[in-house]
Amino acid sequence: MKQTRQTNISRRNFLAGSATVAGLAAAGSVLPTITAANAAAHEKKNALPDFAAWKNEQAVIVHSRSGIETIREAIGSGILTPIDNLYVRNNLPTMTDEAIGDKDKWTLSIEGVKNPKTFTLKQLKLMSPTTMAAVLQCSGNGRGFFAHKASGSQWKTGAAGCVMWTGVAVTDLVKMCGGLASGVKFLTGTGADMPKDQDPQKALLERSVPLNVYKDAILAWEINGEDLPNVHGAPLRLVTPGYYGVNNVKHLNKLAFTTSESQVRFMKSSYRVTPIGTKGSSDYPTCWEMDVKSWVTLPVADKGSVAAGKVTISGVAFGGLKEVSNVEVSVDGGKNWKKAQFIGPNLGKFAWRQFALEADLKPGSYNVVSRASAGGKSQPELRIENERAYLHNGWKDHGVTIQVA
Ligand SMILES: Nc1nc2c(c(=O)[nH]1)N[C@H]1C(S)=C(S)[C@@H](COP(=O)(O)O)O[C@H]1N2
Ligand SMILES: [Mo]
Repeated sequence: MKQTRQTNISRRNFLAGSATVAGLAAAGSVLPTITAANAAAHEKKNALPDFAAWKNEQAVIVHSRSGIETIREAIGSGILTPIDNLYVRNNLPTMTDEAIGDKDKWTLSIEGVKNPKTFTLKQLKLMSPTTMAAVLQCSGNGRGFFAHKASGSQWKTGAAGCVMWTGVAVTDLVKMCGGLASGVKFLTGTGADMPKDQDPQKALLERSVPLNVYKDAILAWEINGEDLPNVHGAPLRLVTPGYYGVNNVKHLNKLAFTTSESQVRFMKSSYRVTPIGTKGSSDYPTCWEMDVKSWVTLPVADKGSVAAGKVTISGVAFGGLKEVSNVEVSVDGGKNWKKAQFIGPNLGKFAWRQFALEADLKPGSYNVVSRASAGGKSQPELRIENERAYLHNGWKDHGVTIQVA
């Protein structure tokens, strides 16, 4: 039997009990740069919540039970983010094993098609599977850089990861259901995580995205080659590649092609990009397509000084719905830029690319920033101010200041 994330707690305890560099290196999946001392330098006042107890506590910052962030350098030195390090964002409590029940018997209903059907997970798993790498990023990633103290987790760079999803293509399901019903304009996913006796308008996690998203969307039961852990949406999750995290509905039990957007709070008033001081409503844009973005992951600012000479600056860049075409790096806060090299594999336009630049640095202080382009658009210098601090892709705030000695 494959090890589940529940039984992984023992592995976490092993790590905690041997928090030496040698011990961590022996564990294999832990980045050598993350030592206990390094992790202690981060604000880590909160313990991991029970449902995420198996996460690598040295790789994350626990903002709250509903927000766990990956520290900058733990996002993966390989292209994929290890799920032990992957961020967590819960609007609603993670479903328990008990609430999920027998995973094979989990049902997904499909509506807004010629022949609406209900599939069990067991039936979905008998269909031809598909695997896709995609960036998962919370709409509020970068909120911690805004000055107006927006409510929500104060994420810096780590409410994002690049992971490999495996499941079934939504287009295959639509075919099995006789095609789309006429007049549909949106793809609407519903989660099963609403606590009992609540008002669906307030507590149902339902999101609508433009119809065309269905062509790339998959329903996933595996992440990085393992069964989806409960906290990441077991046993089935909608993946809307190129679209912000919230549209990737966890614990999915209904997929509907609809003529209008869902009217629940999470669609209608939350996740709206509004001027500071203004409440969300359907008059404002929602968090849908991700914009081009990048940030430096190494070297990091709070790990002491870097030795003068050749210094490798590396990071990640992605283009939302467009393949990232170019990344430039500046070591003087954006006065002069140099083209970085892409390194590592290209896992398709929905994944991120890793980039690196070797800089020759004399002793001193350097503000290191990166700026990516995709589909003819480059990252702007500054954030666009908004009440809930969404969609930050400005390059300036995402930089690091390093000391070279
Ligand atoms: N059913 C359900 N789906 C959900 C959420 C949720 O609370 N319930 N949170 C959303 C948000 S805001 C984000 S950013 C991502 C986070 O996914 P992760 O916790 O697997 O990293 O899931 C999205 N899908
Ligand atoms: Mo999110």
